[in-house]
Amino acid sequence: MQRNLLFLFLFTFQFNANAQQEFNFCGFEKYVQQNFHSVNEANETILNYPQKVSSHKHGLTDTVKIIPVVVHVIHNGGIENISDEQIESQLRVLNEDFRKIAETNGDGSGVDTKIEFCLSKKNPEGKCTNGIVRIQSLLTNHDSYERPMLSQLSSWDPDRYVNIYVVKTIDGGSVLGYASFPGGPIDQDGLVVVYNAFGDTLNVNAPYNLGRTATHEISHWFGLYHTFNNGCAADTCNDGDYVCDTPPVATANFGCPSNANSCSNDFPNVNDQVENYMDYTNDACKNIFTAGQRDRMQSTLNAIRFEIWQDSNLAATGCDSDEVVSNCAAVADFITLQPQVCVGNSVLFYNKSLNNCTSFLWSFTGANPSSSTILNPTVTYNTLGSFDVKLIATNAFGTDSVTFINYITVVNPSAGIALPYHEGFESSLFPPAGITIENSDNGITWERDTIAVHPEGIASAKINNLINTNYGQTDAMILPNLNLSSFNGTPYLTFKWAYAKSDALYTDQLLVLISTDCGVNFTQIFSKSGSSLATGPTQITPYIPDSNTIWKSANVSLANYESSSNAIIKLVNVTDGGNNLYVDDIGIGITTGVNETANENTFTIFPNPATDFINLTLVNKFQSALEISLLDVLGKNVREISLGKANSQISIPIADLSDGIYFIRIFDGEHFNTYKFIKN
Ligand SMILES: [Ca+2]
Ligand SMILES: [Ca+2]
Ligand SMILES: [Ca+2]
Ligand SMILES: [Ca+2]
Ligand SMILES: [Zn+2]
Repeated sequence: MQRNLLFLFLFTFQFNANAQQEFNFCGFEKYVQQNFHSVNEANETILNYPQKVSSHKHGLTDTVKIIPVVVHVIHNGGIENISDEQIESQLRVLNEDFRKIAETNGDGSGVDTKIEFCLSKKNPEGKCTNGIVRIQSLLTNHDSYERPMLSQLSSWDPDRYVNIYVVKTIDGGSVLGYASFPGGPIDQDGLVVVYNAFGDTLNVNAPYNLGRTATHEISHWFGLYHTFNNGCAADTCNDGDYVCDTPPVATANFGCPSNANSCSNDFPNVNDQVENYMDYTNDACKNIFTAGQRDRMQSTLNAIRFEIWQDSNLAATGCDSDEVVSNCAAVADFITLQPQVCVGNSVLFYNKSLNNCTSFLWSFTGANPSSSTILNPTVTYNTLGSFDVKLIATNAFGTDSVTFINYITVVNPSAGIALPYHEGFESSLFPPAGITIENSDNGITWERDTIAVHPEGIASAKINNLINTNYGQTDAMILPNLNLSSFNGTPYLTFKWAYAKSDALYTDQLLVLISTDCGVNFTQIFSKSGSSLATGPTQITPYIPDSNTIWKSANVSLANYESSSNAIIKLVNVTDGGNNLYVDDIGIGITTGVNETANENTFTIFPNPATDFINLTLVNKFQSALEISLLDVLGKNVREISLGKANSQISIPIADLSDGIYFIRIFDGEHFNTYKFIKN
């Protein structure tokens, strides 16, 4: 369920800081950045596989390896819902290029890689299929960070099939395709290509209209880098693209330049191989895999992607024969991304029945409506419990039915904890009681810090972005479910943070999100990154705040959510490998509103920490009656002081209070100002 929450949150929000709008052909570089460690490990494995030096001696590349493929068309009912013929044309182009078929564009001066592709004829359950899954979803226009959601919608075992996704746009239209590398995260395995660069029948996207985007992308899946990887690397075998017989290239070539020679450190100094499938040149320009690239891909198939081409898998996927499969009967299948909901909420079901079904009949136990005949129905659950969902799908060749037992769980969470809520990370326990950490990569995440100078107490929560190379990863601190309606008035979320950039280009981000529907939908209520997040100077060393005044304060109105008895609030770090981010002194409903700017410097409290008396200097520019309250950390009133309109200074005796954190809240008839002090 945690994973679903994260996916849904990613689905709802755009990380504009990372949006890249210039045309980039291939999004593989971003994948490498975000999967730095797994890419390097796989590269080592491939380089160390003995075939690299002895493939011919051992005859390892003599037999053709057949690779089963499944194509998932993620569309929204428009032109991007491409025809079966267009998909089949892409399979033909892949085979022309990888097998160097005579008299096709693939018949350049390169080699036959002895790799062949088969649009699978059996699904993972062994049922007859045309190898094409169609799903109507808004993810047809997706950003590459949402990639795991494509797998969540539809994915066949990546050890047995290459998952190819066809979509309408990637990253706002700036990318034609992207792919995973061997050994990477399973939920990103495969390749994604935009519909108008897929196959060679659509012919609307010249010069990328001949199907070579998929040839290029699937080569990354086999472990090839770009020919321009690492630029003009001096060692042509152990650097650059790690392929000895491809000449070094400084940066990507576009178009089809005739005499490009961007690196002169190669010996002999030859031109860039702009015809190589692993450059960015036009489709019509590309027609070469080198022997070194063939050996490298074969090494990947022998060392890492071993299962997919075995005879047993070819039999299981129907790729063991050339027999043309047609007339497959309907195979009913569906999924939802919201398997658990709050009572009263709606669930969207995605139909992913196979083999061009023409009619559907859904049955929803416990939901309204209880049946539907549309492709992707949305139904509402008003009753607690677990409920079955059934789908009957029909095509010209048969009818199929599938029932998922207890698929949807409808919960009625008891009311969250009453306000006020406060967390200062002072307990040595981390995460503190009630807080959940969401750390989907099991890597660097929120931790307790006692080294910095904190605005409250001796500790805070910190996340170390400086050493985090898993760019784009989110780490959330989820506060306990809160009953915002328990508060008299509008509650505010307040917290303090400290951060420094490590470089102008790094854009770590702090987001605050709130859900009032059991985590199905989250709304962003706070977002800062880059300079607006920074509180200290840019530095390449770990940022450690050395003063409590360097921290900034956030005051976020929860007015739109104040009637919720069950709000989920989470603070999310989106890492970009920048620097340490600290959060401390989180409060909700400690005050009904803070107007920092209007009243700044109007009130001062001292000393802090205090032992016997806490003093307030009141420059009461509004000349209004002031109400002053002294609250403990739980928001309980422990002193009530009323005062006249004059400017004055008062002392409040506190010797009898136990040691700890307290708040002084001043109400001037319009605004609440809250100050914190420590009694010791
Ligand atoms: Ca090379
Ligand atoms: Ca050269
Ligand atoms: Ca603290
Ligand atoms: Ca993490
Ligand atoms: Zn690429």
